[in-house]
Amino acid sequence: MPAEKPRTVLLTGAAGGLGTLMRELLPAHGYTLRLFDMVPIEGEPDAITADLGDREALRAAVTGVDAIIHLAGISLEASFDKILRANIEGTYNLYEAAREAGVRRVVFASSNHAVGFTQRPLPGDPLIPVETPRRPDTFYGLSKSFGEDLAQLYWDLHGVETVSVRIGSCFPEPTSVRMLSVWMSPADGARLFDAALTAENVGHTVVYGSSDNTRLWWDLTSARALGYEPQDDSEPYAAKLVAEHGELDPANPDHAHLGGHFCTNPPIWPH
Ligand code: NAI
Ligand code: 15L
Repeated sequence: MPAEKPRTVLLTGAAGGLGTLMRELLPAHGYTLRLFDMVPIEGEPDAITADLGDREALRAAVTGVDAIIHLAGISLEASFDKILRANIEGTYNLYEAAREAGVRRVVFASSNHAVGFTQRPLPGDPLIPVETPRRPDTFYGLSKSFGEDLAQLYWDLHGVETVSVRIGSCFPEPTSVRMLSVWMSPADGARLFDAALTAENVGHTVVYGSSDNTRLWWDLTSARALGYEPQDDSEPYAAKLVAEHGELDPANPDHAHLGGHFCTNPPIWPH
C-alpha cells in the first residue's frame, strides 16, 4: 500500500510553521488537505479546530481520508506533563483513530532530537545512519522517540504504515551554521512528504528529513529509497552565516551533537 496516490490527506498541526508551508506547497503535488489544529486558521473556515486530546474530534477528522501527515504537537521542550498530553497521548489518540477508521498510511513528524545526543560527524566521518541508537536530548526528543516506537507497534500489530521523518530544520532559509547541515528547504519538505505518502510497502520506515546539503550529517539513503529526490542545498547560505558566526567548534558542547543547543539549553515551548 498504497497502490494509488492518496488524494485526501489529514494535515494535523496545520496552523503551525511547517503546517503553513505545507498548506502552500502540497496541493501542487496533487493533494486535497483536511486541516486540523487546536488553534483556528485564518481564512480556513473548514479547518477542524480541536485538541489531540479530543478523541471524538479525531475520529471525525480521520473519517474518509486516505492518509495522515501528523505535525501537531509541542515542537520544542516543555514540562514532561505537557509533552505527555500533547505528544505522547495525542499521538496515541491519532493512531487509534487511524486504526479504527482503517487509514493505512501516516507520515509522522519525528525530529532530529530523537537522536539529538548523537555525536555529530566531523568532516570525513561516516554519515549518521537511521539505525543509530535513539539518544533523545529532551523530553520533546523522547516523545519523538516514543512516536517512532508507537508507529512500529501500529505497523506490526495493526498494519498501519508509517514513514517517520526525523526532520532537521524546515524553515524558509537556514539561519545558523548548524542549520547548514540539517536544513530541509520547504520545497524539499513537500517532496519528501509526497514520497512518504506515495511509496509502496513502507511498513514502518524511518528517514532523515533534510535537503541534499553539502554539509549533511546524516544518511538520506532510506529517504531516497522512497523516491525522494532533494533539489536544494544550504551551501549558498554558508559564506554569510560562517562570516557572522564562525565555523562550528567541536569543543563547544552546543556544537558537539546533532541536537545542537537542545542538548545544553533547549528552547522552551511558549504556551
Ligand atoms: P509549530 O509549533 O509551529 O506547530 C505545531 C502546531 O501544532 C501548532 O499549530 C499547534 O497549535 C499545534 N498543536 C500543538 N499541540 C496541539 C494539540 N494538543 N492539539 C492540536 N494541535 C496542537 O511546529 P512546526 O515547526 O510547524 O513543526 C511541526 C511538527 O514537525 C512538530 O511535530 C515538530 O515537532 C516537528 N518538527 C519540526 C521541525 C521544524 O524544523 N519545523 C523539525 C523537527 C520536527
Ligand atoms: C525541532 O524539532 C523543532 O521543532 C524546530 O523548531 C527546530 O528547532 C528543529 O528541531 C532544529 O533542530 O533546528
